[in-house]
Amino acid sequence: MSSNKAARRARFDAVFHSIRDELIEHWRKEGLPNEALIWYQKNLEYNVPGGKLNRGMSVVDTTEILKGQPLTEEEYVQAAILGWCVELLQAYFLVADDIMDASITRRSQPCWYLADAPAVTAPSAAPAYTGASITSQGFKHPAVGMIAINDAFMLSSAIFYLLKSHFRSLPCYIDLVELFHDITYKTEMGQLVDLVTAPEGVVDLARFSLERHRTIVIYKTAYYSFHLPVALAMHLSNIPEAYNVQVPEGIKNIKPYDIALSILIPLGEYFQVQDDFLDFSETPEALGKVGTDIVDNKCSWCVNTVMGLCTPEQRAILDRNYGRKGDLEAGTEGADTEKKAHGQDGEAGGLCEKRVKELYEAVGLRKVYAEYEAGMYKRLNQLIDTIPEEGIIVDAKGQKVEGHRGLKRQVFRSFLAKIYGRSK
Ligand code: GPP
Ligand code: MG
Ligand code: MG
Ligand code: MG
Repeated sequence: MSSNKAARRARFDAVFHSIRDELIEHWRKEGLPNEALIWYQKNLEYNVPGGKLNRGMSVVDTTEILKGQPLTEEEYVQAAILGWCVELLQAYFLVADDIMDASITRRSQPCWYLADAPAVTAPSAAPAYTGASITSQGFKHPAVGMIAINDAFMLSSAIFYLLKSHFRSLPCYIDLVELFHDITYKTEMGQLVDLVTAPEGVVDLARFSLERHRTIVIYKTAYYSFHLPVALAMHLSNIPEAYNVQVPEGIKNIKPYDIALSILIPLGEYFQVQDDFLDFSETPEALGKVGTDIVDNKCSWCVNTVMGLCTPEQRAILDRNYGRKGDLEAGTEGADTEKKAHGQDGEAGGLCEKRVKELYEAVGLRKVYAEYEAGMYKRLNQLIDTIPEEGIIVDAKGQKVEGHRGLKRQVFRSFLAKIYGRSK
């Protein structure tokens, strides 16, 4: 990490520490028991700050780009708090998603529901834990277990607490609140489509298509990862819903939020295709998580693309091996379900996954992905180039309007630069 990047991150991290303390302090003042405060603090520390922070820091970067000069300390802190609200939303989604996907690791540590339960009392006084006991994953006991569901809710509720405590007096307050509500709802719908497209125990690749994949990724990823940070920064910067710009052809009325959306959705789609490809291509060490898409029967870009490229024989291999769990779980699903889920000659667990990965290699998926990535980079740059250039906001008579901020191409260029060619 360059020293500049490290300094930006350290400044952003400092704001996390202050909001964590604010959240805990609120409950301490309400007289809540220490065990709950310790637990909530661990939940925040374990799940919120450990990622790449691209989404959160984008709120700051975008606010700065829109202003065109360094932010004041107050402006910085406001943008950074909104950034951490995006990270809280992401933490809420990931804690829940890992339970639903039966994932094991996240950000190079056990998923929260599998993590050691926080020590909420002194060891000598600790009562016997009666909650979850995770025996099959090799982690220490006791684990957080299904308290993680409530922990996820609390990560989400913290967003609205912080919005109220820091933004209630601003004109954009209701826009910020509505954005978080609308985008959460969209993401939950995306998660639902993701899950019902690949119901547990029913492997049916005929349900999949690149069209279905597109719907899933736009809703489950693009809105919250790309549209949300930029729209938050735009509202915080008081960008109006519509304004006029001077273009060579004359005066054009533009709707900046619609334009932003029209670029950020394909950008988010590209980002999730990368996530799907890396799930297959990268090692757990490089990625910080174990890819589960193949065993989880996910409607991933990889399987959809390979389905379009493979021969009937290869398709049969895919049908037999895709979506097979690591353990046969005999006796838990019943013989019929098990037979249906695991096929006649499908090989259980790691071998099935290995077969699928070999097939991906055989059809040249890596090359197809490289072509997709290059094509997408070109298409996104072309889209960005269509934004009327910044800074020339005019009234209906073409007179320059001072003190108004408009959209800038650099917002999108900076996003694209952050993700293009990523390997984690
Ligand atoms: C992650 O997709 C999905 C989300 C972050 C949305 C979750 C939404 C909820 C309402 C819980 P993924 O499963 O492909 O991600 P990963 O590979 O990181 O597990
Ligand atoms: Mg998922
Ligand atoms: Mg997942
Ligand atoms: Mg994934």
